Amino acid sequence: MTAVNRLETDRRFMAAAIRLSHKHSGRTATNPSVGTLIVRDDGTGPMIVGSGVTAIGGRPHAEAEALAEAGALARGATAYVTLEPCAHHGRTPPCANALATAGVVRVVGAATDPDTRVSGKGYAILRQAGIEVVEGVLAEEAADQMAGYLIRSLKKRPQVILKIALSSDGMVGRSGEGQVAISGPLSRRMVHLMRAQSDAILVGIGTALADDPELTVRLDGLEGRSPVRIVLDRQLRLSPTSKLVQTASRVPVMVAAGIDADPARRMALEAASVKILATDSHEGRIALPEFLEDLAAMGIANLMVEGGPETARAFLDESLVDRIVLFHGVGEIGAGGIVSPLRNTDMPKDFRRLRVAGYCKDRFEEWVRKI
Ligand code: AOF
Ligand code: ZN
Repeated sequence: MTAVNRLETDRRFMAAAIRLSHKHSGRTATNPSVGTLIVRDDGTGPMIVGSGVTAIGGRPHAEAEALAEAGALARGATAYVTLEPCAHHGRTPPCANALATAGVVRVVGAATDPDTRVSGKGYAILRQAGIEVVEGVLAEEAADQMAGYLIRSLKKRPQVILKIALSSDGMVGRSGEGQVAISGPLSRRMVHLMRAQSDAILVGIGTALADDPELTVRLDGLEGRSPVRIVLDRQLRLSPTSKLVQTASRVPVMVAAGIDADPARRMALEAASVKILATDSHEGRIALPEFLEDLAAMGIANLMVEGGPETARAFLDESLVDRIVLFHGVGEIGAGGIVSPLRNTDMPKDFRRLRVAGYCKDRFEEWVRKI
């Protein structure tokens, strides 16, 4: 096989490993959802003999799953791993050692692991065992899939995903009217799917009061996948009769409140199963960097910010947004419209457009910045 053909083959199998890794996105706790393929070539072309993805909850790791499936066929094979194999002893021996013991002769890796127990060490173990290692194949694509894990490891805060639904005239709603339909049913389902893959959904108190949203996942079969819902509410204005509070015993609600918030309001919300997070303020607002650090410490790696415009602005102004998803609806809002905090024509300049899609009549755009 020529070097060019080999690189093409490696990219093809790594792309497949990345697709596989999506299977458990959002379901592996603080672990990334990694994909592994074991591929062997007995002269008739490469063939997948084992595949694995990090198990729900984060263990076993992807390599262990794939090696178990491959069994003796792993001997002499190539392993494609979307993240550098681990080098630390957890509940099982390191994956790097497991690959060597199984007789894998070549490992192709994508993203490098920032975890200090692993970084560089996983690849070193493999090389010491005489295994050929190729690093960084489709590294950016793999990093994009596990962005929450990487950002939490590197920046000690969750990945912040900002979602905005805009009308054709660039509005996000109409003043005083609560929830206004902007995007179509397919877009809404996509939002619910994104919620299901997130660890938390956040809104500001303005949106909580104006829209009385539920912020749950309402897709057939995925009802149990609603993540924790968070409201930024310095003065505890959230009503005990709101849908959020009324459903708090079923799907958790956390409220970020100022340290000086009214104790009676606090007690009323706590009595309804709402968890109050006492949070520092800065210039009359919740101090977002510190708050995000607290969320990361709680294990939250992916945070979806769903509104409203002021909250979006606050995150954008502090450069705390990593990914922006825009749902452009076809209807017009016109007079009394609330202007979107952001349009695709005035994106922060460090963002690039990753993906465009059509969801029925709506146009979807996904923008990211470098981790
Ligand atoms: C792998 N394969 O599938 C995953 C890895 O808590 P533990 O012991 O599971 O370790 C967590 C670390 O394991 C995590 O920070 C990352 O470095 C690595 N994740 N490694 O070899 C996998 N999910
Ligand atoms: Zn491992």
